[in-house]
Amino acid sequence: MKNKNIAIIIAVAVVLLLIIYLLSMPNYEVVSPAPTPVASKTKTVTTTAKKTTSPTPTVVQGSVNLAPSTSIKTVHNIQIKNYSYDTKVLNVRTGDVVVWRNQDSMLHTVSGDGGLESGPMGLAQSYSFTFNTPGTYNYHCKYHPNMTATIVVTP
Ligand SMILES: [Cu+2]
Repeated sequence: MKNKNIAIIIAVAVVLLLIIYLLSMPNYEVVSPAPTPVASKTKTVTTTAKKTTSPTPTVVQGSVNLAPSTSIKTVHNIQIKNYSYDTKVLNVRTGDVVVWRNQDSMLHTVSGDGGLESGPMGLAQSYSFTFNTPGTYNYHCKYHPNMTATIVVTP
């Protein structure tokens, strides 16, 4: 009987400690680390400001700013259609991203300079590449060598 009572008392004590611990958690957030929430609030405000500034926060076909503050990186889209890249010469800036999308039911590739290699792309498949080094990148389709185009990357 005594052991049982002691066990019950210990169990109640543990539960009480748990309750005290759980109750103390929100108090900690409100009272103790006052400077930290202020800092994170400032960050949240900055993020909101960025979102307000950029016209399209989600990735839509066209141009999207990936890092507005440091350098503007743009996403360029090239459609592959009727055995042809729809942009023969595309000028981009260093750090820009180019996305190719195959709209033919025929397999195509983007293969060429600077490690450009998409592998076989079926209908509606896409391939993206970030151009981090200035230069001229010629590329072609492995299956249709007369399909050629160029990306020119300026600093
Ligand atoms: Cu092809």
